[in-house]
Amino acid sequence: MTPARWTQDAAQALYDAPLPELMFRAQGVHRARFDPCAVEAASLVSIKTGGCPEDCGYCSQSAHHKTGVAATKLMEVDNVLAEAARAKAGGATRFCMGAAWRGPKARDMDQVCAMIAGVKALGLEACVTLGMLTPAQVAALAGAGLDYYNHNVDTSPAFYPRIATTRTLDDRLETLAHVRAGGVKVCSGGIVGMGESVADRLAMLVLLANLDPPPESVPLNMWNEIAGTPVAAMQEKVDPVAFARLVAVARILMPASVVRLSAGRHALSDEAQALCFLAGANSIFTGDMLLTTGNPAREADVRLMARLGLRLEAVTPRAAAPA
Ligand code: SAM
Ligand code: DTB
Ligand code: SF4
Repeated sequence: MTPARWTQDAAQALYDAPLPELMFRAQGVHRARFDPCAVEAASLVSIKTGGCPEDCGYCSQSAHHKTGVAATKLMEVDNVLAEAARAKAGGATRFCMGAAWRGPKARDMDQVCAMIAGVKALGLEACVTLGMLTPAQVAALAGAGLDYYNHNVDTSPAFYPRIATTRTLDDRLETLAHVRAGGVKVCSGGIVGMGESVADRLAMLVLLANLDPPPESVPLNMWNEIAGTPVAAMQEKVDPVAFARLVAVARILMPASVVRLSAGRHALSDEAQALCFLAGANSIFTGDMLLTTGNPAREADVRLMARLGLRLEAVTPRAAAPA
């Protein structure tokens, strides 16, 4: 039986199990709710890059760090929709638009809502990540047809103050509560490889799993190295097997959530990614770019899916079997 609330000890015990035991358990949970051969494809575009007032120590787009990323204005709606059409032609079923803001300004809202409506009209699921939101902003985005809002908890409560000081994890959780209350599906996950401990990684998963309900979508990012950021001095290479273990724990703690292998896939071999899919990951970003950093080429992903016998298609959890 799945406990109603997960504890750090329970997550640690899962993580520490012999790999065959952990994988067997994760696969059972995965198969109960999802087709294990289906992987969701989402594509990203940065609709407003750089110059961000927040000081997130991992990010290329913070105005606090010298990373060489130039600040841009908010993209025109037509240009965003051209990118969305390209993503759809490349097989994506979800289109995620990211802006380097602390939160959207009133003057930005109509333009972002037009982007969401246009993406929906193309037959894609729409996701945006714009920073902190008020309930009224959630209502406006929901009215435009938004399916998902991405807002990551990023790391554990204990490690969070080491990676950002201009906002707190509680600020992040407050926005997530507004998104949930406004009827928009929640996409929230975090980053590994910033120098945090395994206990921090597990605490992040426990925090996500104990949200009620847990996020529908959980992106797990391996930190994409950005020269000039504070995290560059703190980073630690992530062992791919340790990452696969984390994916398996995420799958067990959040059986009905889509778990996305997000940033950092180009640092993983085909074999390491295969281990993550076996552990219950069932979503990837497709397309050459994430926001400011690269992603495996579409052809490489098509080859990988063929090699593993996986299909890129939309995924939805089945209802849980009666207890
Ligand atoms: N400004 C908004 C916010 O912070 O919510 C949206 C954009 S922000 C770039 C989205 C997420 O990307 C962050 O929360 C973080 O988890 C992830 N991210 C940012 N830089 C990254 C990096 N270098 N490597 C891996 N993930 C990263
Ligand atoms: C998420 O968790 N990962 C994506 C998406 N949400 C917006 C962003 C990854 C960014 C990687 C670094 C970059 O390209 O700047
Ligand atoms: Fe700004 Fe988001 Fe980057 Fe933080 S993660 S600096 S809020 S763009």
